[in-house]
Amino acid sequence: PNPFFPKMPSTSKNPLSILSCLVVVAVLLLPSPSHGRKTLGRRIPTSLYDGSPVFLWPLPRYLTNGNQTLSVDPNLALAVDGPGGSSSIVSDAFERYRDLIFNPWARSGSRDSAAYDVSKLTISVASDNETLQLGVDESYALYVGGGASLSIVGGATIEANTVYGAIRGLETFSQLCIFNYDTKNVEVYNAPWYIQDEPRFAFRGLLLDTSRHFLPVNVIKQVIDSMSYAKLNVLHWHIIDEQSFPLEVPSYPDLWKGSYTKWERYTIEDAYEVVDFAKKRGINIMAEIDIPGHAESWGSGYPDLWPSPNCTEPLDVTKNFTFEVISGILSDMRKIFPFGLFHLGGDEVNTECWNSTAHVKQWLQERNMTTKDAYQYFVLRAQGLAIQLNWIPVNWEETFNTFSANLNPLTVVHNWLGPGVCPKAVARGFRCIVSNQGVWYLDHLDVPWEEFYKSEPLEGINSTMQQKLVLGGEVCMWAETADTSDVQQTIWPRAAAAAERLWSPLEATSVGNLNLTVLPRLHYFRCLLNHRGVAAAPVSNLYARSPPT
Ligand code: CP6
Repeated sequence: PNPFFPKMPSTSKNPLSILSCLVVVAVLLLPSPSHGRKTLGRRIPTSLYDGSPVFLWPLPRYLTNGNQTLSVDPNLALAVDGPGGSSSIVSDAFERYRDLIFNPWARSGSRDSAAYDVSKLTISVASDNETLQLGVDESYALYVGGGASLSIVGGATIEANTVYGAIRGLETFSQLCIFNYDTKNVEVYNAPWYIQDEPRFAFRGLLLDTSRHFLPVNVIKQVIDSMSYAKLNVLHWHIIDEQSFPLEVPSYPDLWKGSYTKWERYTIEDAYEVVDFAKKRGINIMAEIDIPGHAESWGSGYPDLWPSPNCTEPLDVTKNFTFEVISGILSDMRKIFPFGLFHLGGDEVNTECWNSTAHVKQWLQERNMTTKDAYQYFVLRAQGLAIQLNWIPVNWEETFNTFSANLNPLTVVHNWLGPGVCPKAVARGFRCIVSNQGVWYLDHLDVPWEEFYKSEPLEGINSTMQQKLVLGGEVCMWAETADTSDVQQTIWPRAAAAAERLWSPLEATSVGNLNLTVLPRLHYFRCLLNHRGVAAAPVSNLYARSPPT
């Protein structure tokens, strides 16, 4: 663990943060115009009959609601149904969400269960297949109603095809449960609720960079927890880069000599633990080795990987040893990371350094290759190793920009340099992930949440077939200037803006005035994160908007 930050501050125990969120809630209760919309026969209201916003983030695909207030039993019971209902993924998630809903607010069970409207949550899961992969069925239906005055007794029901759909439904259910400061009860307003939901994109990612600054496992877990609140589902773990190599690799045990210190590194067990923790929250881990460009730290343990002491990256393209090490790393990582996609990097390769190294230059001349040829040779050979291990390779866009004609057709192109790459990639039949640095780079502190929100992954792609090749998008938390002390407040709330863009229907997120229907909900979601112990930053600095005159 990081000695300076053994534990993230728990804002849920900070009365000041609770106070500030109370102020936020008071602002939210101001009347705002109604913006319920009917589109494609689906109702996606972003505010209710009385003008108050729907406090859900991200917005579900379809919802209807009424005007009753229901009380929720602090001893809420779980009833399960269907082949997948008995999964521990479901019961563990239920326990987590029960804690989130009632702690630290509600008194436990001081009244008889019969005095509450919602005393039972029934979760029905059709399949007992717990395989978590890209495109897993995350759909669910949620009904919250019942109570003494209604014919349906029992309170709430979640129906899903998979345990992962059930988890998403639990998150939505938890967001409907709101603590009432007067009655000291957790209540569901505007019931009965009927919600049908599923994601718009299968890949909804967040990149974490643990090479520029080490993040302890418990902090990675906190980030994973917070991702599940926004229904993000892929953690892109940029484990290694030129600055440090914090991962244990059994087949080449000196590699993690490239870590900052022996306390700032991940054992195999640590990595397994992260994968397992994420799986229980419906989140895949996409690991990355960024080769050949961002790999200087590899040479701390094996200097032969450096072309020369003056040229320490990109990795030496001429040696078989380089590819033996890559093969060893991939084989070891394959046992840990079951996700079908693996990221091979490939960005920012300074091939000039190869040209100025005598033995590399000679190797190139013997083969009549340019440095660009060597870059392609390196990437394709590494792709071959990943594909042999039954991985789909993901590469940063420079690989596509430089030699798309020869790129393996399995490749997923990961955009970052600017807009317009995914339209080109999908036109060539490649799958694509959007991470446009101008709008989805969290380390760019000057990019406001509105830019994150408005960024549309399908922009410039008109053919339905080509649109299907856009797997989704990813916000990137590069860590040159962020560490445990501020990683959560740098990620949130702006990552949530992208999360709604990636989950909710296009019609729901294509609203004209974001201040009317999106901003109040985002304030509320940020407050929810604070209540759950996530140190999310303020949505906006209200004072900055009206400078003193
Ligand atoms: N590290 C790696 C980085 C970046 C990339 N790859 C990066 C580049 C420019 C900006 C932010 C991050 N720090 N390995 C690019 C994909 Cl502005």
